[in-house]
Parts: sequence; structure tokens; C-alpha cells
Amino acid sequence: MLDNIDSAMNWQALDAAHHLHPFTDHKDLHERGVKVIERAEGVFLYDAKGNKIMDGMAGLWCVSLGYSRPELVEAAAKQMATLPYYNTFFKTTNKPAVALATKLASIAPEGLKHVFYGCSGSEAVDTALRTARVYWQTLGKPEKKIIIGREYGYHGSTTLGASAGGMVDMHRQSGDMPNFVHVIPPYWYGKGGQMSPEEFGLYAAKEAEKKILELGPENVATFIGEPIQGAGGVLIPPSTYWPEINRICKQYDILLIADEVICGYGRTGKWFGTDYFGIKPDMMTTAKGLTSGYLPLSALLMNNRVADVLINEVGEYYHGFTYSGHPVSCAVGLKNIEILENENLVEGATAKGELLRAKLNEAIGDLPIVGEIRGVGLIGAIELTADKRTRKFFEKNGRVGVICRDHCIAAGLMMRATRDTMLFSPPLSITEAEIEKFAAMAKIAFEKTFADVRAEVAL
Ligand code: PXG
Repeated sequence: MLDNIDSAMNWQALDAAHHLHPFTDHKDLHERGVKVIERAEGVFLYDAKGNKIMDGMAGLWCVSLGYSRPELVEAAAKQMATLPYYNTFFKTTNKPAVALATKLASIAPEGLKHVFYGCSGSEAVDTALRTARVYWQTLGKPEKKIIIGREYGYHGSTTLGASAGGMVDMHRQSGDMPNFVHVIPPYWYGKGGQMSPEEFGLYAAKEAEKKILELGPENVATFIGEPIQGAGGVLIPPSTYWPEINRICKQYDILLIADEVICGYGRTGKWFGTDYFGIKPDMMTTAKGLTSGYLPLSALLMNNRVADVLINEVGEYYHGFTYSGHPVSCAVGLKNIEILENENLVEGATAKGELLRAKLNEAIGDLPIVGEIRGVGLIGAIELTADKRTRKFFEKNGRVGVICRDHCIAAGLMMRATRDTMLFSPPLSITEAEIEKFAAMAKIAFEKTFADVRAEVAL
């Protein structure tokens, strides 16, 4: 079938005729024509036109080991040949699911010992939010059901996830369930004004406390937050933020959910963003880097406080997915973690991230449109600015970001723009030589962006 199409038809036209894409303006896509990615190796993608593109985003923040790792392929093939599928509903389990849960309990932050599987970050988030409400209901507090998220937060695309996230465009399109409330993100660069980052971190946390007091803590089930807000712009909270959120959740008896779908499995140079920031979550959602994206898998981890209620008091929990604990995904997850450990890729992300930011600073740091280059481990962002000194954004926010993204791709570097913030999260397997290349391509793309901006101002 694939070969037939290859010789006889046009992939772009067929894609336009039959394939609906996620988060896409289809009219615009059909006019431009979709890029067909044909194969990938290491940190490089190859499209059907023969272009070679460095993947500065690790797919969608997930391909931690890089592409074409034979060990993951072998782990999947072996498990497929042994037990390709069986459910975990019928009082049954499978060895990869048990082995992976055991492994996750050993690398997870203190106390998070219980694992619930899904296929996507969205399913993990949905499960965590449902579980938070079920927890309070079971303890006789059904009114404790408000979920607090943050502006610019991203928690997936189910209706619960979209409601918990802080993306207003998603809310507009039926992602605005009742009993969801949003507070300000700890985004110092964009919202910190004259405050120091530390002052602003405390301020942002105290805004959450104010909101909780206004709603009544007896009505609030949980606070959900990404350790670093990824899709929202790689918003790295000041050091004062998470300790204060820990305190607030404890003081008002509110469950804390760390959404580690992007930060988890080494992105920050620690196994979890929770380790990096000292967050004390009751539940932790993970996905993406768990299998390096080779197969869909998510794991929601929870502590004894929550799991004891689920296990001993709820009775049957009417929740689960056909593919919960999928043996092939779990086998790949196990192998992926083994490789992360054997090749020191988690610890290695700290030094690689520092090198990448240093090289980017050398290459583009002095450009007048570069307001800030920030990062933790191998997740980072570059703020494009109209005025470096005052951190002023461009008018018509998002336009320069798209220009810059297009220059990056043309230069051979896949980067993503949120508003006018350029995001990067390359595979953890990226080498020093590839980091040099990354910065060299960024230099070309950002200089061109600057030239475009300057030309417009001159007009
Ligand atoms: N939580 C977080 C923190 C995420 O980043 C999800 C939940 C949902 O995961 P699934 O597997 O259901 O997609 C995510 C996903 C982007 C982008 O453009 C980010 C995500 C997904 C798609 C695009 O940055 N993050």
C-alpha cells in the first residue's frame, strides 16, 4: 500500500484530502502544503524532499534518546512476539507493566510508589483530576472539587485537561468546564515588572493563596502545575515559587499535582522537575520521555495518601483505558529508562544544557531582539523582544516568533514558537558537536529575523 502510493500519488494531496491534524489551521496548512517527514536518525529528521533538519524539540519534547535506537525497537519486537496485548482490567496483569511500575517507584521522588497507566499525558492528567475529586468525595467532602491551574499552563487536550490548562483559545472551544480556576504563572520575564525574580516568585504564589482564600479552601480539591511550564513558553519559576506553593497546599489541605509530562525523565538534569525544584506532589503525571515517544505511554504516580483511599476506601474505581498497562509500551519504557541510566543522560543534561546556552549566548546573545536566553538542563527558551532593556514585547504578539521559527526551519533547525518566545528541548542524546551546530544554525536564523524586523521598522 505505502509503496503503491509512493509511486503513484502525491502524499501532500492525500494528506490534505483525508488527514486532520492536531492544533492546526487546516485551510492554512492546505495552502502551504504539509512537510512529509520520512525518516530520522539520532537528532536529525529527513523530509521527503531530502532536507535534513536538526530536531531542536525532540519531536514534541519527547524523543529523549534520539531517533533510531535499535534497543527500543528490539524491546518492542520481543514483547510483541511474546504478548502483544492483554488488558489489565480482568484481575490480570503483565510482566512489563509490573516491572516498569516497580522501576518508576524506585526512581520517583520520595513516596510516589503507585502507578496508573494510560497512553497519553492527557489521560494521565484526566486520571489525576478525577482521582483528586474522588479522593475528597470518598473522605466525605464532595464540595471540595475546584481545580486550580495557571494561565499559560498546558495539561492536554481532553476536556478536563483543556479546562485545567490556561490556554484561552482552548477554553473558547469547549474547554471551559465549571469549577476550574486559573491563577498567574510565575513568568518573571513577561509579568515580573520591576520586581526581582525572587520577589515575583513569592508574589505569584501568594496570588494563588489569595484565590484559594477567596474560593474557600474547603471548596478546592487540587492545584495542578507543570514544574516548568513547557508549551506556555518554558516559564521557569524563580526559586521562591515552588516552596511557597508546597506550603500553601499543605496549609489549606489541597492536593498538589505536578504535571511532569515534559519535565519528567531527565529533561531538567534531574529525573523529575519535582526533584529539581523540591516540589512535594501527591500525584505526578508523566508521559512523553517515558518511552522517548517510540510508543504511547503515560504513568500517573501517586503517594500513599491518595493511593490508600483509592485502594482501601473507594471500592471499584470506574476509570481506566483499554491500553492501560500496554505490555509493549511498558517494555519500551523499561528499556528507555535503562538506557537513560546506562548512558548517564539525565545527569548529562545539566552540562549539555549549560553548553548549549553558552553557545547560544555567544552566537545570538548580543542581537538587539534577543531579550533573554534561559533554561534548565535541556529545556529552554529565547525571548524575542522589541526592547532588550525594558523586556518589551513586539506589537501583534506572535508574529516575529513565526518569522523566526520559519528562518530556523529554513536554516535546518526545528524550533517552536509560543507567542514571541522561541522554545528548545533537543534530545538528551545530543552531542557537543551537534550543540555547536545548533548554535550556528540559530545564529543564521536569528540574524535573519533581526534583519526582517529592522527592515520593517525602517519602512
Ligand atoms: N501535560 C503537559 C505538561 C504537556 O506538555 C500534556 C499534558 C498532554 O500530553 P498528550 O500526550 O496528551 O499530548 C502535555 C503535552 C507543544 C505541545 O506544542 C505540547 C504538548 C503536546 C502537544 C504540543 O508544545 N504537551
